[in-house]
Amino acid sequence: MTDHKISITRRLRQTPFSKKVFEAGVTSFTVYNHMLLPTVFKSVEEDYHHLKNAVQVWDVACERQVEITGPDSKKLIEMLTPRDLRNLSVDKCLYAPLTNLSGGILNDPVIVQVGENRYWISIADSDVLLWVSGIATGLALDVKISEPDVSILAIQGPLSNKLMQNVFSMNFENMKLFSIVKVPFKDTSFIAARSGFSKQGGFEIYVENEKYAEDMWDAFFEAGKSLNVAAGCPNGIERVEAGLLSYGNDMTIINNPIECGLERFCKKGIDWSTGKVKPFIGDKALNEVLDNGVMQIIRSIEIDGGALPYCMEPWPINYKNKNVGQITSAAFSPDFQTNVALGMISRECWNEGDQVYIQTPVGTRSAIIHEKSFI
Ligand code: THG
Repeated sequence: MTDHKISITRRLRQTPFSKKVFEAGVTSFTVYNHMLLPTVFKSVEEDYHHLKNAVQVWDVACERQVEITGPDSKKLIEMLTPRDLRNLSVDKCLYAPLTNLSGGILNDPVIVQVGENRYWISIADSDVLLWVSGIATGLALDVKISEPDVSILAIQGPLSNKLMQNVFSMNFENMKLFSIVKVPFKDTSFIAARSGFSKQGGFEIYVENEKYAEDMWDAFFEAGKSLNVAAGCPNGIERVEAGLLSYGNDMTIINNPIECGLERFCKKGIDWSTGKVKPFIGDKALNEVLDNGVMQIIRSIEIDGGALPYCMEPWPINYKNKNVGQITSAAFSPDFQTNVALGMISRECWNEGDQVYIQTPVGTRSAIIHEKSFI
């Protein structure tokens, strides 16, 4: 069932780095924003150990940018997210969920301010360009919305500082999480942020203009030989250990940010009616959720026993013979020697140490709820 091939056509877009990714020996892909996203090079386990010990170069061009420019761009951006954007500036980016009128999550992008009236929404896997264009059209806002020729190359792993320094001859040691610098490359420069979809430390370079993509890839491999650099990708084990959520897997449009544990990225305790903080789409619904509290939340979960298969469909979670939630991602962790997982779990058993049962495809397993991520 998982061994079939997938046909690559124009609709399933390659990235400006794809040629390099094939040459580097990629063995599996997934589809993300209608584009190829590598998922395995050597094996998920080998990739995992390498990510935690060295440094990897990731083709995450599928994290497409939705560019908003024009006089009303700030106004539009502020309507899209519960996140307080008063701190957003040209030297910072922010993780900011997007919500609909009922407070459901439409996407959980990183928002980058590129200039005075220019923003990039670095999206997870859903068609944000359509949503944003619809709002702008309906409100006749003075903005331009497009998908620019920008492709992210991520540098992730404990040796990422060194590798970045080798390539750009700059010191990155003191750069804060989600801060931005310009890095020079050939006859141009790019935005580089300290960010990325791993907890091993790293950077993301927003490579503008695909003509630079392959040279940029090569520059990292040239400069990284002594650092044991390798091609990699978001790792299915490490990201579950880290509690990094995958939109479409761990949360969907039916979930609000509070129950996804993203409350810290939502403005709260603020009276919207004072006008001090701009209203956003879904504010009334989310205020209600905050007032009433949530009935379920996403937790890290440790599942007993040997390695489980991939979680291709949610696995039911039971407590006292009643269904109380579902597992949405799971992987066997070599470092923790147990199955690590993420799942939505109802309040009656969402506390640290609560014991539940998971109906996996290979039988029922005992599991323990954790309030913090594994790493
Ligand atoms: N980088 C960029 N764009 C992206 C992703 C990325 N777009 C798609 C997808 N990934 C968006 N989702 C996330 C999810 C989590 C984080 C970033 C993007 C993340 N979270 C940290 C955490 O939860 O610990 C830190 C959040 C914070 O403290 O602000 O990094 O990876 N460009």
